[in-house]
Amino acid sequence: MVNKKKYFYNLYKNIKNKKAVVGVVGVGYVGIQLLLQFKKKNIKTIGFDRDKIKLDKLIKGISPFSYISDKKIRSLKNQSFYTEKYENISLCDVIIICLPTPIKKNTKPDLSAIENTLKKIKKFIKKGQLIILESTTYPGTTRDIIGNNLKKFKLGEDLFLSYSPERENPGSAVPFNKVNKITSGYSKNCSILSELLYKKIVNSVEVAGSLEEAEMTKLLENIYRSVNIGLVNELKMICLAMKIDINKIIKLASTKPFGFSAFYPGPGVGGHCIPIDPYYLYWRAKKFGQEAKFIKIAGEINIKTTQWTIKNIAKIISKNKTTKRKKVLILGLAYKKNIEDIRESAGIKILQSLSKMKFVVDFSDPHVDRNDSLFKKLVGRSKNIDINKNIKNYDCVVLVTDHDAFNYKMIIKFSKILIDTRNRIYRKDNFFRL
Ligand code: SAJ
Repeated sequence: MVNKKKYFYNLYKNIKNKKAVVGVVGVGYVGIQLLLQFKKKNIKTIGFDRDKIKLDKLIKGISPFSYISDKKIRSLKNQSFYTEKYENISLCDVIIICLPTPIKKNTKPDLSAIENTLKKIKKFIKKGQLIILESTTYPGTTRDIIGNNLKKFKLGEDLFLSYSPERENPGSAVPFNKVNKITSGYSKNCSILSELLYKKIVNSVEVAGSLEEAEMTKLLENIYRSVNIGLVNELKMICLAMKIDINKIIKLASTKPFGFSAFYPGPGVGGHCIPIDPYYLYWRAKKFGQEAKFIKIAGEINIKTTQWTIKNIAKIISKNKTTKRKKVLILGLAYKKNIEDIRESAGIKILQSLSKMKFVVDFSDPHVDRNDSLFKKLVGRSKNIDINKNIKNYDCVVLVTDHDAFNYKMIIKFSKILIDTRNRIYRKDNFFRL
């Protein structure tokens, strides 16, 4: 009996006395936060990532993340980072996988990052380790894609497996340790070990009854947002046709102290979670003979919202007969305010579509990484301009992402035509809210 439990007791002891080494695979916005939080508790960590440039910066104490200071990154100074030297996985007692889970062109789940990395680390996984997946994915992934690929182990006995959804929200004012963490386990002992680990870095841990419950919880959290944002975006289009201000309606509805949470219309939904997650559930539900119609339509409405926004911007500018070749300035390309992330961003889609029409389109965004090669490819010949000097040169200014850093007084004063897609500003003349 003792033999069967020796791995469990050994790992339990090491996690409890903070001797367990935590490996983080994928040092993105989720992984970096875990490294910082474990470091804060003097728990030894190892970071693995394929991005050598990013790791070199981290080792030099330079933050690759606009919302994390260099000073904070320097706290990781004697941190070990490896660019895919996966043999060092065997130095870890816990391995937390924080890899991207995008969708393919056909909107099917793309788990290639997890599958390919697992293939590389598999031979270095050893008895007595706890493996935790944090990536957002459909129910069944941890068991099927990870568990079923580690058959040489006795899961729950000599190898432990857990799923714990990431709740990292870059730029959020809520401190990491105050965000409850959901965790789970392939077996009871897996749950116990995972809960013990996360209790080192967050105040409260909720243990789900299964891996699938924990995976589904994350999808509910994010699809709830997708559906509610889709609702207000659809209502926005209806209200505009009825000459009703949707933002006033939301404000009035928000006076109800129960049964209503406010969401706000925008130019469409961006990011790595909200536009993507519904497709993970839609795809998985089909495997169980279920058609998630409502979820699918909400995602479609959010996509339609960006197309509707583009059409209306073009219409407003074309109506204005001042000059032939209209010059348009897009304010904010990140997918939401005060961060640099441009994934699935409405701003990029609007810039690209207007550029394909007869407009000259430039942008201003203080957060995006202008040297990022993907970013340069996405914006093409559009220039990132200093609005304080150049705003008057544009026939139309469109506020797409309402970063706090913008000088809104100046924007209101000097924009010829001003379009606001975020209900952030107002003026009487030559002003349109979409
Ligand atoms: N958006 C709207 N109207 C809204 C809220 C958001 O148009 O009322 C747009 C945003 O502009 C953005 C997109 O939707 O383009 C997604 O916004 P988001 O606030 O949901 O931000 P995300 O994608 O960063 O979502 C994350 C999620 N966190 C994690 O997955 C760990 C989500 O669960 C959080 O609730 C959300 O942050 C948050 O609270 O901001």
